[in-house]
Amino acid sequence: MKVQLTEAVRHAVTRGAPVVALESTIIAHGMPYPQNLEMAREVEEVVRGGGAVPATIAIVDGVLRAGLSDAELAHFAETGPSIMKVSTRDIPYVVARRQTGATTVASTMRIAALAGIRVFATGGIGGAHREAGESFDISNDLNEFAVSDVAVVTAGAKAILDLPLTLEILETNGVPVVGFGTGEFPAFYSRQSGLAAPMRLDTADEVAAMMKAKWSLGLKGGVVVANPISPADEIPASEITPHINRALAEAKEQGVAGKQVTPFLLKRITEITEGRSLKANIALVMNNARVAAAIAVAYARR
Ligand code: PSU
Ligand code: MN
Repeated sequence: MKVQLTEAVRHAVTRGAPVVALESTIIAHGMPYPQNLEMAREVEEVVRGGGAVPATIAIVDGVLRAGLSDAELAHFAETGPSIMKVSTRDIPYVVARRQTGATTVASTMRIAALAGIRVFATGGIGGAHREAGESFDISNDLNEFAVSDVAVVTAGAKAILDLPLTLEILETNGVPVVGFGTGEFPAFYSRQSGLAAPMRLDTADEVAAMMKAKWSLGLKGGVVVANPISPADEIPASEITPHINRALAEAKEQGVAGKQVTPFLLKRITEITEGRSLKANIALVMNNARVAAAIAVAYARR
């Protein structure tokens, strides 16, 4: 087996019971300690509450893992950004050197697919950064959706990105992007982006039916399930936009580049909003985990 599963995850995967993958970059790089540890524990509870087995994915001492112990979750949360952020390109490097790494959406999708897990809950997927036409900074997440057969529940994509370009690239890659209960593509902290979602489905069972249809036809790759943050938790676009723009300007000024960009922006927006964006981020992760568990349950039934 290429991926080491915990007993609970192995048992569920072998029986075709519902499993939901979770990523570890969001723990080590996406949120500060101790909120990251609380989030990591709570999201697993939400998945269990929805009737699925949680499988937090990471690389530990060179081993691809699906399912972490509580001590391991705490290790990723406490160590934070000094743990390597591992995207798909980094997997062989970290494995060969027997290192430990936190997996992004892209590498989590790849490892989930290798482990036979078809549903994954995250906060927000990566995308094309603004000015990507010049910088070519387009998240590997968008390529991975063309390759790995996993449905990813995400609160759309962050407004730190170029959302129209992100949707164009997903289209080019042949990736279905579904608004879950909405005709609009959500913008992470905000429910609205002003952009239409290319497709709309209203129930977990409809999403499961589409996953079955896609993969049984041999249509490779993932599905973006864009699930808007709840109205009670959202930060309206008019309010968050100036903060996002300030963080983007600072990143440019300081010459932040490559894989540092996304963690830098998340951290600065949390500081600028005095924790409000972090609260919204945690709330939308839980909201995504609930939907992902429902999709995993519906998929397992089919
Ligand atoms: N969105 C979040 N929190 C995160 C990330 C995205 O709300 O921590 C992480 C995910 O792991 C995603 C990665 O895959 O950022 C994208 O990084 P990049 O833009 O460098 O590809
Ligand atoms: Mn990038």
